[in-house]
Amino acid sequence: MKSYFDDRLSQIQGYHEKILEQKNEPLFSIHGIYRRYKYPVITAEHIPLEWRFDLNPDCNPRLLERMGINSAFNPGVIFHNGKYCLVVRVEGWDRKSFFAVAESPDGINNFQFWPEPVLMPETDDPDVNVYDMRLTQHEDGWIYGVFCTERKDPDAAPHDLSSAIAKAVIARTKDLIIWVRLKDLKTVSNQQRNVVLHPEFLDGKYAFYTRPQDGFIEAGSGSGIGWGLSTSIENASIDEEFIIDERIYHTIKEAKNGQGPAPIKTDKGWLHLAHGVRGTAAGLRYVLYLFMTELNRPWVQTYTPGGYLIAPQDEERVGDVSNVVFSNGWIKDPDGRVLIYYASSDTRVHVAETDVDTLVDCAVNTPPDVLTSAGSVKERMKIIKGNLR
Ligand code: M1P
Repeated sequence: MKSYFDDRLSQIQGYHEKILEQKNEPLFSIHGIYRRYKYPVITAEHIPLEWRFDLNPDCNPRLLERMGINSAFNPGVIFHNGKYCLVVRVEGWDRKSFFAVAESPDGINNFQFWPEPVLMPETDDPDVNVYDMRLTQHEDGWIYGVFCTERKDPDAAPHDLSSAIAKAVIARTKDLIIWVRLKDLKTVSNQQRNVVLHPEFLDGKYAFYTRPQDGFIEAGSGSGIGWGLSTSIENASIDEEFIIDERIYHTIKEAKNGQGPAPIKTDKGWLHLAHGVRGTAAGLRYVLYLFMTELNRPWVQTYTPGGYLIAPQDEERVGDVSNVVFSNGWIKDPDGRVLIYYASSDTRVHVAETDVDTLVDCAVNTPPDVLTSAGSVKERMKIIKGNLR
C-alpha cells in the first residue's frame, strides 16, 4: 500500500511537471511592435522541488514545504551555448533573493532551472540581499554579471530598520556556474542601482550605465541614467559620472528611470531598453521604454520615442509590488528575433517577442514626447491629416 508520503510526492511531482511542460501561446497584438505570450515563462512554481522540500520521509513524513519560494523575477539574460539562459532573481519566503539559472531550448517554452542555484562569492562586507543582475558578454571575453547588493545603512538610527545602502557588484564568469567576484563599483554617488556594463571598450576603458541616487528608494537630485568610465574592471571606479537620460516632469520617467539590459548594437546605433517610473494616487507605476544612442558615442542620444513600449496589463498589474513591469534582460538571437524578458509586479517573468528592425523603426519613427497636451494633439494631427489626405 502506498504511504501518505508517496501519494503526496507523486501529487506534487505531477503538479510541478505540468507547470514545466506547459506550452506557451502567442497573443495577437494590435500595435504590431511585439507580441506577448499567454503564460509567464517563469514563476515561483517553476523552482525545483528539491530546493523547497526535504524529500526524506524520515525527516519530513508530511512532506511539508520547508523553504518556499515567493517569486521569481527580474532575470539577467544571455544566449549561451545555443540555449536561452536566464539568471533569475529568486526570492524565498524569507525575503532573501538569490540567483539561479534557468534555460530553454527556444526562449519561450520549457524553462528549467539548473540543478543548483548560483553560489555567488561574498566579500568582507557581506551582502544582506542581492538582486537584478545584468549580463554583458564583453569584448574582453568574459561574461559579466553586474547586480545590486543591499546592506543595512550603518548610519541609520537604532530604531530605523529600513534604511539601506545599495551598491553595484561586479562578478564575471565563463560558464554561468563559477563566478569570480570583483570589487564593488566605486562611484561618487553613495547609492547605485540599475548599473549595466556596456559590451565594448570606450577609449580602452570599461563603460557603465549607472543610476546614481540620493537615498535607497528616492532617486533624488542626481537621478537619471548615468554614464561613466573605469580604467580597471578588477577595481572599478568611476570618477566622473554624468546623466545621459534624465527624468522629466510629466512623463513616464518623472520619478525615476534606469537602464534595462545592456544595449543591442544595430546599424542605426545602440538600441536601449529602460524603465521609467511615475507616481500615481495608487503608488508608483513602472513601464518600459526605448531610446537610441550613437554607435561611437553611446552616451549621446539620437532617438527618444515618446511614451512607453510595455506597460503592465491585465494580471501583470497585480503582484508583490503591483503596477510594475521591469526588464533587465533581452536577447537578440541568431534568427534575428529579440526576446524581451520582463517581470510583472516583482512576481513572475514574461516574454515579449519582436525583432531589431521593428524596434528600430519604433525608436526612429515614434515622435518624441513634446511635453504638453497641445503639442501632443498637434503630433497626432499630423498622422490624422496624412490619413485623411
Ligand atoms: O519594485 C520595482 C523595482 O524597484 C527597483 O527599481 P528602481 O531602483 O528603479 O526603483 C528595484 O528594486 C527592482 O528590483 C524592482 O523591480
